[in-house]
Amino acid sequence: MSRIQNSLGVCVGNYFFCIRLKSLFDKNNVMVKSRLIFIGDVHGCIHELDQLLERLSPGKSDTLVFIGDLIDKGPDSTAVVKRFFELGSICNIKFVLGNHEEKFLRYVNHIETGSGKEKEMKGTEEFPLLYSQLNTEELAGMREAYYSIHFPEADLCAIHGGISHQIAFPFPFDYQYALHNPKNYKGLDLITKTRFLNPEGKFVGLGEEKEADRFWAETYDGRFGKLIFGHQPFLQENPRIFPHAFGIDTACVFGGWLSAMIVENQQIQFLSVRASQAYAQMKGKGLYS
Ligand SMILES: [Mn+2]
Repeated sequence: MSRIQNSLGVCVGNYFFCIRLKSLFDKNNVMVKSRLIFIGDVHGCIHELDQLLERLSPGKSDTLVFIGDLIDKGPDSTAVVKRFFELGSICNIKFVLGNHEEKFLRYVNHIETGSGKEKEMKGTEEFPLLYSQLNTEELAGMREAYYSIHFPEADLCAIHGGISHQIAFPFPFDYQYALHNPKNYKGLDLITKTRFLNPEGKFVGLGEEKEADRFWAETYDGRFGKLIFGHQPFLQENPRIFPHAFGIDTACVFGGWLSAMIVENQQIQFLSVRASQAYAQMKGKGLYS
């Protein structure tokens, strides 16, 4: 951590954790006038989301990017999804497909095609209520989520989970749930759920990790530029900084913090609000907690 802090120059304010990242912008000498704001995994924590939004006070020149997993585990997933779409009237909004949204949309697709397969899915306890409370426009809006969103001006790409070091499709790029079928882009769907990679750099399923396997961001060499991701909760006040990646899920639903990463005028800032309680129990041992 200290090596990274020294090379980037970190200053700590009351609420802001500021990092000067000249390398993000020096190449093209681009000045960003509006804010690019990334928000970590909300998981139904509407109270903390509203607190964070109040502090951020987004305006029409800002772009707000949710990193995925708006839903499940927390107190009110419906309110979070509705809040996301409401934000579209005051700023630019985008959201990255989380593994929980992918599962929810799969569930909805089964219902709407009449396949009946939704009954065989596990971990769908919250879906009937959510499905009944979202309207057609909101469901259609969820299908516009991205597997990855590239922000070339910031040399930054947003994904939910992680990426293996060997992929069979062009990257970084904007891949969208409604447009890019993983059948045509082998491994695209793994972006939403990748955590560990084996020594060959290939995806390792949850619970199948071996000692030699590594969390993907630890060994990621920056070949696709800087990446920003959620999915892996880090129980700490500010996002986890890796050499070429930022982990912004600071475990809000587990009683941690809800974090935003703000890119503005050659600077990156972090802003976090503390969860008012733990709404769910973290399974197993947290990676870095
Ligand atoms: Mn996730």
